[in-house]
Amino acid sequence: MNNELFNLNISPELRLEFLKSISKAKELMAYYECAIMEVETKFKVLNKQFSLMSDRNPIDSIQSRLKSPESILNKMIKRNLPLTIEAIEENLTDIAGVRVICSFLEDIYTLKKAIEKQDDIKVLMIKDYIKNPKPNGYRSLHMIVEIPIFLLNEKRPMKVEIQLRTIAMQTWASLEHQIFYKKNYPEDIIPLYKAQLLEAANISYELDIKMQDIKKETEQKIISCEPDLD
Ligand code: 0O2
Repeated sequence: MNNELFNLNISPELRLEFLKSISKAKELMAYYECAIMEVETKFKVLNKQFSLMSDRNPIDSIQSRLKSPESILNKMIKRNLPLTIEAIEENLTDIAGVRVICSFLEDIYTLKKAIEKQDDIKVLMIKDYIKNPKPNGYRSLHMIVEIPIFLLNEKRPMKVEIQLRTIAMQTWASLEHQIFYKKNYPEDIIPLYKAQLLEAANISYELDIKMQDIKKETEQKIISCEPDLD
């Protein structure tokens, strides 16, 4: 142990206050983790029910993440908010994030409706970047929801950001994230790559529409879907 660090001259009050806030922050992050589990379970249940009803899964995969402390700090500073646990909980809606990757476009809206109907979930905000894509071509449906977690002696509402998108939207966003999102490039090359990414986003949306159309058309032609029991 580094003695110089260990013997730093801080008052017992300050030391206690510091340890308390670390423990509060850990507790809050654990609650967000619980909220993620609750939301994930809701989608898994819906996926299971859909697969029983229609013999296919509307959800391809689910990815969840807790925002990193560095990212939380940057956002608080950017928004000029006080660096307190209370202010973080009050103002940030995307500390807990659940991304649901859907098979088809229509699955996104079916799942959105199903979540809206659940009486323990409060939908705080919806941003439909599919109907209104971002200028760079980003598409996804975002929902900010409040969901209760049940602790030993209390019920605690927690905010979670849900992102619903197709496999094609996920591919584009994931690659765009690696190439461009929040990165600095020389001003003169930016328009060229922006235009190329927008073109790629539109091609990928055309693929979503095409696959959706093929699905609809083929569904009408199916004679029987009986499983082969031999
Ligand atoms: P990360 O790394 O995914 O956590 P906000 O910045 O959230 O306060 P904003 O811009 O209104 O305010 O939020 P919005 O538009 O709902 O977007 C939030 C999240 O959507 C981002 O989270 C990304 O995950 C995703 N997103 C939004 N725009 C883009 C985009 O142009 N490209 C890609 N690849 N993803 C996007 P974070 O926290 O910014 O990033």
